[in-house]
Amino acid sequence: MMDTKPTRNLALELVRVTEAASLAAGRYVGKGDKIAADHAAVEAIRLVMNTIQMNGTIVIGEGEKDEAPMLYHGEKLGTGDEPNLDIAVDPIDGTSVLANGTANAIATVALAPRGSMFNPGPFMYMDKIAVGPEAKDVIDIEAPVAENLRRIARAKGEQVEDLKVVILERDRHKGLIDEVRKAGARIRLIRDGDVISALMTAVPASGVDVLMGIGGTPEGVLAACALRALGGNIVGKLFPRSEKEAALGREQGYDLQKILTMNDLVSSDDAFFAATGVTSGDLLRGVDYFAHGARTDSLVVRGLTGTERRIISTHHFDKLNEISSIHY
Ligand code: VTB
Repeated sequence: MMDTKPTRNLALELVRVTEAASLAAGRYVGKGDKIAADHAAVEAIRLVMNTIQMNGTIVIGEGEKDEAPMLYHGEKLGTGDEPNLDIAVDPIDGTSVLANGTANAIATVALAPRGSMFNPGPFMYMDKIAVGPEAKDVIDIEAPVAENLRRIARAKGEQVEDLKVVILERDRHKGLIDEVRKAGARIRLIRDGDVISALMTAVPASGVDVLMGIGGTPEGVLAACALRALGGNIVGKLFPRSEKEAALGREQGYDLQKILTMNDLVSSDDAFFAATGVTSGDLLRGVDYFAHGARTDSLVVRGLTGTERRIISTHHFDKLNEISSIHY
């Protein structure tokens, strides 16, 4: 037994960041303007993240500096003091669902020691499989879909028919959907939001067993930070959009054949993850406004200890608006 003192849990500070993003973006729910919603979340994240005592560098953000004025790859956030950290941020995962006011839009951020997060480079997409703790040792991104489902079912003591697979509803997934149906598993098609769906595979009451298909690489890194802490697993492979992107990636030293394990996506247990609901979904409630305030619902996880916390906060705008530069 080690006799070290408990250390700071940055997830408890991160949750203020995702709460602020949700409160700001929540005003845009159903308004059809995903850019304005994202922008509001970005500004709130930057403002609150800069109050955290850390020397953070964005590895997963809104893009390169020239295309993203804020939260760009390489941007420094925090007070500049130690610890030195990598930051992954998806101000809103599910901007389209937010704009339509449908389920499962979240604000999410993760932190991990400097150098431990996978840099997606030019690769916007990766093929992925995510599962919860019981099936963590059996998934193989190179095995046929039916084989993966059989192994997952066996690991969970279930039949393939009992499994529910989450897949992004995209034309590129027609073949995958056919294969899952043929294997006999059930499917939930989602419009957006594979971070929360990956996370749900590790939450027994969510009813979701597996996430499969081609989604965002940045989302894959965020999901890996959460799943590593929750004891689940995610594996994948980069999926270039074109031969040009593949060539560019190869030039930059990426191996397109390489299987990306969870450890490749985030190589440290000492990661922190926070997510706050913007629109209500299966796991998190969306922002609920009332006279002079709002309530938010968040999940925060610390990799080192595996502690998950559910944080329901009541925010008082009459007080906040006196001290904050964000008008809630
Ligand atoms: C997914 C989904 C995200 O991007 O990663 C997806 O989880 C990537 O695929 O919420 P598409 O380009 O086909 O959308 C999002 O939809 C965010 O844009």
